Amino acid sequence: MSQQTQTNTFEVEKIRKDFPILNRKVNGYPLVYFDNAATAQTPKQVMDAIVDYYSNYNANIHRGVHSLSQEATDKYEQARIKIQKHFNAEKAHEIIFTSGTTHGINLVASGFSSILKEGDEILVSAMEHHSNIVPWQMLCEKTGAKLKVIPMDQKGELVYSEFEKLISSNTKLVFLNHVSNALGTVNPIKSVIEKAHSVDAAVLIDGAQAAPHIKADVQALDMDFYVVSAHKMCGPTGVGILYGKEAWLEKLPPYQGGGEMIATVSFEKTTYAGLPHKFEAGTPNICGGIAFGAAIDYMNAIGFDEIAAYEHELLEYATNELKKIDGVKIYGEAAEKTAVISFNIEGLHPYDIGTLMDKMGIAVRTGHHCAQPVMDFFKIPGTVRASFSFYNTFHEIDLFIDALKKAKMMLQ
Ligand code: C6P
Repeated sequence: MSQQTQTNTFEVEKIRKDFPILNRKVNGYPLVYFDNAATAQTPKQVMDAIVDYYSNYNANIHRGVHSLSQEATDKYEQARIKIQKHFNAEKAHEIIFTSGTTHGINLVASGFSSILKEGDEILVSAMEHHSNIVPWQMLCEKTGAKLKVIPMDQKGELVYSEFEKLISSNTKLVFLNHVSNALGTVNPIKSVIEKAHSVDAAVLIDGAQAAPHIKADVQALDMDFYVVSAHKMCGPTGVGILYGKEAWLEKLPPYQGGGEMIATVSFEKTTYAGLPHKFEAGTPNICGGIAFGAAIDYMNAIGFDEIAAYEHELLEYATNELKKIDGVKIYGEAAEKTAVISFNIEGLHPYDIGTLMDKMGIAVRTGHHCAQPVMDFFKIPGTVRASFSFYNTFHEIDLFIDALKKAKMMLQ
């Protein structure tokens, strides 16, 4: 197979040197890591930030007068400011550190249980991750609010005209992913937010799959809530952020009680700390927050426009090569997509394909991708999902296509 030559000047070989894991072998083959939508790999620069923290200033934050505690506090708060600037939040205290996207969504859902009442309506899209479905179902059970689903079409695009029909003065909340993890669809969040605001509904955008590829501007988009996980952006697991507009964060009650989130405590009455601490009970993932800041620095130094352009070339090349294989069906052919391809081969189970691909060093995800309603829509048990990052290459796509052809031959 002839290898495509990239048309832009993206320095992928230089970038790959930052990722030691990309040099390892799996089952005797060079690793081809195409499971970036599940979690991205970590560059040395982020690992260095982690080692620096534990080697030089590991301490609890916001608590001690000693130097280590102050250094750790400064670095943690600097990370918050980096993240604020990255997403263009107006205020640093609108950035709440969480353990990840799931935590951020649950925090908001839990807060709305004291605001919603019976008869209120919540809209979600048909292409959500379970994290952006289950917390709202739990919220509906508690409050008597009703969950309604915005449908998608066969291409995996949101049916906007149906959204316009569903939204009404009863709609209090709209939840939508910026990018679908199962299909790669980039959703029209700007129009959705504008429409939702016209009926005074709040909008939570799940940015888990968008943040590694698209630099979202929360003020320009007029977001109410945006949630992301660091581990999908070259940062560590167990940390993420919730962006919330100050007015909304002031309105929502605390999520968890404990240290750090209080102003005063007595057995008679406790008063809560201001933002962001009101939502950050207990000792946080201090090192994780700092490393998340380092990951944001790393990705910005490469440039999000450059990353998007390069990944788009990878997506187009892989899509075209995949379509040349007999029996391949791609799920998710939206006009605007990130570098995610979900597919099946006629007559073969995705799990069997994934298992054989692993034997040849290729990491892809198989299954329902925590998006069972998407699989139900297409009437399939699951898909094989290849998801690319800016450190992947055209050569790796060639290896992936060759391995897929071999797997197909072995299974048929
Ligand atoms: N999707 C995937 O392989 P956490 O686990 O909290 O970091 O992220 C949850 C989550 C929420 N929303 C979307 C759109 C997501 O893609 C994910 C995580 C991974 O697709 C793991 S299931």
